[in-house]
Amino acid sequence: MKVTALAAQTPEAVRAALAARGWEGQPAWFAAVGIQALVVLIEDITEAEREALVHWAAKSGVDVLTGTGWALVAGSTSRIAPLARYDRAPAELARLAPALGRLLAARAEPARAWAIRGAELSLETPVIIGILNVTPDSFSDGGHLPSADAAIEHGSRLMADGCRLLDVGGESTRPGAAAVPVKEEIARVVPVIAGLAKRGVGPISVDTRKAEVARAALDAGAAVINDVSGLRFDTGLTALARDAQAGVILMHMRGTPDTMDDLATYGHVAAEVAAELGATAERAERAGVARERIVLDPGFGFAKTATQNLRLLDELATIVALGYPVAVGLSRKRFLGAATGRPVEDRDRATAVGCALAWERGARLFRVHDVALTREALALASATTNPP
Ligand code: PMM
Repeated sequence: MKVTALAAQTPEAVRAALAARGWEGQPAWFAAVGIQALVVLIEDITEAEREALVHWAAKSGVDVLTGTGWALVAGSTSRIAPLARYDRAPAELARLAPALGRLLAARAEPARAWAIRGAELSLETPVIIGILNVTPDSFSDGGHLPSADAAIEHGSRLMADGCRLLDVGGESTRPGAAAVPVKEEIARVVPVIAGLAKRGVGPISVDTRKAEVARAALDAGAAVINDVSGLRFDTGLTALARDAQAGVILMHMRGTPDTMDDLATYGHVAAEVAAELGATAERAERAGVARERIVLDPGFGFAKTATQNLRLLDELATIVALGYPVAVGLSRKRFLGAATGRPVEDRDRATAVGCALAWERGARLFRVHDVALTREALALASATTNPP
């Protein structure tokens, strides 16, 4: 007898084992995906629902851990899947079917592309977003681009290094940064965006929380609005994004850069960030922003401690499970320094490794300063998880 424990984090291991034993490609893949582990936390349930769930789980060979108002269900995807079907699930659990159905559909069919203004970005391979901060005081690279020409030059170099979107920002969001008046922010970003667009360098995203700045940026040629406040800071931004058919990156943060450090209080950071980001995406969709234009970002370093950022990176799949493409902004952040002992100017290697870990957990977009280095890390990570 020979006993081998196969890799459990990827369906590829089971698919390969079955294929090596003569299974056809498609049945082997379905079987492999079906026995992948699924862990679902169900909250705000009634006592009757909880009892029905415990009873159903015992019959179905599914593990359940439970307390008042909540249950955690764990088992293979194919065993849990009947709960998403009205005809197979117990009548008492009908309320669960739609949410679970959405979750399973997103897992089976992750988004393959992101619709931005006038174009589409494929998510089959990593999308690197190059950072172009035209701020005198950004925490990691403030003031190193003294003129619009220097910024345009730098942006062209980042595109040549392999990024697929340039994120131009004119307001630092580091804790305690001074607020920038709208006029000043526009004066910083618009000449750079217009200059890049004129040279055909792009697509371009604008990193702003303000509708007026976003409007000027879109007029100058931007195709994406990257809002670190997740459409909370300026209510005018949602309608603008919708009407312009812009791509949006909605980031998680609590409070404002001034108050966020005091709001880093979580019982379970990944689940709470997922719930808050999910609500943000739902609000955007209800206001008319098309689902295929939305990317979510858990907001590393925004209202999170170093330990919470590390937990969030490890549990990133919880954010990915919301069903939207996920972007991460790890570049040079303080928690990378906490883990490596490196100062801000020496965190690009840690950034690249962090991006590879994030890819493996399902992120598809990566906002970084050092595009060339990150590209190399992601080339390896994506070649490993996307077998030819
Ligand atoms: N981080 C910063 C600024 N903008 N946008 C998104 N979507 N995600 C981030 O993590 C993010 C961001 C702060 O970093 P910087 O000062 O180096 O730009």
